[in-house]
Amino acid sequence: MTQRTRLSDSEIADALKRLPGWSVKDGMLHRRYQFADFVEAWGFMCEAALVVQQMDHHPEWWNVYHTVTVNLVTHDLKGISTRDAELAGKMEELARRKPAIA
Ligand code: H2B
Repeated sequence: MTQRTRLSDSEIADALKRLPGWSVKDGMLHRRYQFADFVEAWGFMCEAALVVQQMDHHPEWWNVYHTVTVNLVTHDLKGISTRDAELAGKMEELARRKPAIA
């Protein structure tokens, strides 16, 4: 697990090159996933929740039917950190394994 270090704007821009579909919104890493249906969306959140707890790093996320919206920020550092980029990467790995529609 990476040491929690707050990222500079250029480091965030660099991290986003490796995180397709992610962007910065309201000072947080932001991603909107659309899965095949609710079950796939919920499955993604269940799998991600295990990674989240193992990392002790918790997203701000919500689900509406097949859509999961995720915001990542490090509350303790009041900004985007290495841990947010790491969790985003792990979420991408999980999402890639699921039948997506967008
Ligand atoms: N999650 C996020 N997103 N940011 C944090 O600063 C944070 C967290 N801190 N999960 C962790 C828990 C901290 O409160 C515990 C004590 O390690």
